[in-house]
Amino acid sequence: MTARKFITTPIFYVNSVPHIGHLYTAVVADTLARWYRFTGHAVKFATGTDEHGLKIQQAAAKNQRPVQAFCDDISSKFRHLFDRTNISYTDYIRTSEPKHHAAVRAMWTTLDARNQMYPSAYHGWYSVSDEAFLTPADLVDGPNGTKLARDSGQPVELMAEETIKFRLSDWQAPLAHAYARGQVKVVPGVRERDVLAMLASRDLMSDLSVSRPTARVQWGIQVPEQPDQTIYVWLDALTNYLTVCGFGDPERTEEFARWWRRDQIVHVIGKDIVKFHGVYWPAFLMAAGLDVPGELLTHAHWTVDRTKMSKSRGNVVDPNAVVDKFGADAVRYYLMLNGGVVDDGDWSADQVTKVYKKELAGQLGNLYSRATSPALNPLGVFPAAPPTGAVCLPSSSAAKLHSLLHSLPTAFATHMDARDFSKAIQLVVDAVAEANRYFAVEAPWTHEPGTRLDVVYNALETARMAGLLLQCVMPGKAGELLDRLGVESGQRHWEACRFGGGGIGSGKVSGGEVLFPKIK
Ligand code: ME8
Repeated sequence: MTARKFITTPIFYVNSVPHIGHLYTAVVADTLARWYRFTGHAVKFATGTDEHGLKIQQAAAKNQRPVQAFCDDISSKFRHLFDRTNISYTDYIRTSEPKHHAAVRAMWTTLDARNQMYPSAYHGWYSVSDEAFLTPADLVDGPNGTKLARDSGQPVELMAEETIKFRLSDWQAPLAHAYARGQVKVVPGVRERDVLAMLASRDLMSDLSVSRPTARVQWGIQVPEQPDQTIYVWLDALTNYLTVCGFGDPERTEEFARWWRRDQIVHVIGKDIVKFHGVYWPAFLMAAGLDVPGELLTHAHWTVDRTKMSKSRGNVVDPNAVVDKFGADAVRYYLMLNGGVVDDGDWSADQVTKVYKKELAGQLGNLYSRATSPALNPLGVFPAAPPTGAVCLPSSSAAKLHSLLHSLPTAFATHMDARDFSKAIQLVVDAVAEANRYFAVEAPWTHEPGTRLDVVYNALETARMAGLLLQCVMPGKAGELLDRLGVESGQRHWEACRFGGGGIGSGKVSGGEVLFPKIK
């Protein structure tokens, strides 16, 4: 039976256009999705947009646009960005779609039938920007006697309204148990400790309002048989993960059972929404009698000059502009190498330029050009592996490179499993740098053309393995590299990623064009 993985990104709010942080999340999730495909898994990969709630309703009004048209516009901008950066999603979900409405209503009805909700007034704080109900402990003092949400710094308002509450407090102990048994894992461990602290907070674990009066929030999904209440946007949004698997659709029950399984689910999210995914979401799921997600991969944020990106500071990095300049692959590579799961990454266009010149053009591009140079490889073939000791005894630099390449795939996989993407990529960079050093030491150009095919072979083999492993990070350039090395599409999988697996003697390689041209 084929192993499966279900990978998701958060669904992004359509109140404004995407920035580099949104692209980062999508690239992390896409790298994982491609990695799992590479290693033989069937993958479902969902992304999309979160379109309901007061935040969106107000943003559309501010822009003087009908809400649906406003959502259509911004949602298509996210989709366009993800398409041009090769995000290989299988599902693009929008919460304004009828199938999602049906899934949310089914979720509500399930929770209701299981006696998980009751009518109750809410008196307290709300942050429209975070779409979150907040306790006094979540607030800090703002200017002129106002209050702000501690985590996001966003304004809050005091509310008193009739709502329907979810029995969150009942799930405190079962949730703590699920974490203790490792049924839900938050990566990295520091953020799991944050979740455990949240679970221990009586305030945070008190019953949660899961509806808002329709009189206040019209743009949303109404509570079944109670149209004066609108379903809380986070319950609505989180349910998107079920919608894409077929929840609530009587014709897709088998599909749902196939995909919605604890050990298959990886939710990739930013550190800002850990409470919603680590506390509320598994509580809703347990209450509905459904599997909890096995892994929450929570990453840190991108800053600019070590400051938070914000419209008011005018320092928001436009992902389309950087993709125009550097190309999608270089941007993906930079994000994955320098972005952090644990620590924030600091965006710098100068750094992207440096990484492009030094690592991509200077190392990988250089190795490719050398190995395919007509002067050294006049027939333009991927030569067969030289029988050890027959033509040329391997030098100590060849032995060092061979040992690196033998251990590379397993070491790479270990870092990918630990979600340490930067370390995984660094291993490939190191192997390529070693191959370039080896090439310089052996100086094949000082020999008759075509006589040091062993050096050509080792260089091509390094480039082939680098290309195979980097497919998940920069699918465009890695694919181009493999095309030029004559690696057939059926040979671009994990089993083929072994040192000595390349070169069947007749495979044609093509040199000539540089792989990473100068940035304009
Ligand atoms: O929270 N660096 O949507 P959102 C890295 N709709 N990633 C960042 C980032 C930064 N500076 N800023 C944002 C929502 N992100 C809800 C989610 S899911 C059921 C509903 C990324 O548009 C990061 O992944 O505010 C963060 O969690 C997400 O964008 C928030 O996107």
